[in-house]
Amino acid sequence: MTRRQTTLRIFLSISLSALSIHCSRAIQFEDGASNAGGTVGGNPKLTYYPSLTDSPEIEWDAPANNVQNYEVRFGSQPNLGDLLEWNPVGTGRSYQHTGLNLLDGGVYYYSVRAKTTDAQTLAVLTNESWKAVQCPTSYEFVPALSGYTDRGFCVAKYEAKQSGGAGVSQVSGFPWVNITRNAARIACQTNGAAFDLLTNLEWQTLARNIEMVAENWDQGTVGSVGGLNRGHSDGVPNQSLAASTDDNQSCSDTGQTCSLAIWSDQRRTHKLADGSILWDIGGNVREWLQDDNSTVRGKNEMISLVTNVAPFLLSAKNEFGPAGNYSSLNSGNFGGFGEAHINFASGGLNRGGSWAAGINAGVFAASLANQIDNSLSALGFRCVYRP
Ligand SMILES: [Ca+2]
Ligand SMILES: [Ca+2]
Repeated sequence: MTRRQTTLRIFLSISLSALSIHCSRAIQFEDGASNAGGTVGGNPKLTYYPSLTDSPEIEWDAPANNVQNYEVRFGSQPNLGDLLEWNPVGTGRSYQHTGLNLLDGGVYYYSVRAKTTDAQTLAVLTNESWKAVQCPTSYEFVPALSGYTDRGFCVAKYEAKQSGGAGVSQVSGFPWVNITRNAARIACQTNGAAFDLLTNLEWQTLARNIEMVAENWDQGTVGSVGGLNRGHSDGVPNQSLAASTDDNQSCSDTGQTCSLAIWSDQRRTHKLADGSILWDIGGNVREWLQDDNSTVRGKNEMISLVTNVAPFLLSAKNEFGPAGNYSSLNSGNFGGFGEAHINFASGGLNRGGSWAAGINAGVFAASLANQIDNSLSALGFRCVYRP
């Protein structure tokens, strides 16, 4: 659980800029007012947290003075302490409780109050909540990204493999290809309620998460010149690959040598900010997304050179590009992002590039060149589970 603690935080800040980025709320204690009501700023929004034993790490602002300690309460209803009654947590301004026994999909509430040295109890924040989520086996949690997704979701760790009529996330077997967009969607839905084909907004959410993780870059720093690893994309061997049960065999079957710690542009694994691992987001097979497209989005060019950003979700940069400006990565690996093959309006959208796409493959690679009823040997898909 440790890796979750460091990354999945609810930022409770009075900063307006933080408010717009994280959609967070402010907890403000009213200085000097005994048992005064708390102040909640912003629009309360349900946060998803991927644990049935741990609360999210919550943070709060300090009252103006004289804090003796803070207390935190957890409950299954607002203003209830049935999970944890008022519990002193010291003078720090963040807290995460472990050892809870939460229901998958359960919504839980927390409150914070301060006790001052003059024995007053200051204002309480109430009705802040989160939803406890457990991702299916071989799915990984991706937190929401403002502007793209307002809830976290679970993405398949592997490209879909065929199991009867279902597209399953598993290590063994070759990716399910030669499948139309609509058939791919049905194959995901066959896994059960809440399973579906990924959308582009979800792809952008996970791709920009990958972008911000230093270990995915060649020099171990975001933006370093060799770029992100692209996955199996050099055409050798000239076919798609099964995955490995060992995430550390990150170049499995590619002919290259790498691991989670040793970078290669052909490395097939990418790390999310919370430390979880996804396979073949870049390369191996291209992946259908759920989206229809009837509009040319721009010229075909390397993703690192795409810079137009308006309007927000009708710009190639925001629809298909990374958050950062990497236009200086204009040669060689072009940042490892892949190509925006977007001077098309054929009807479908697929991403990531395939095993022989070379530098055109990558986490952000996008193609609008295929009709949704195309069935192609290098075009597969990946499923999502929406809690
Ligand atoms: Ca290779
Ligand atoms: Ca892929």
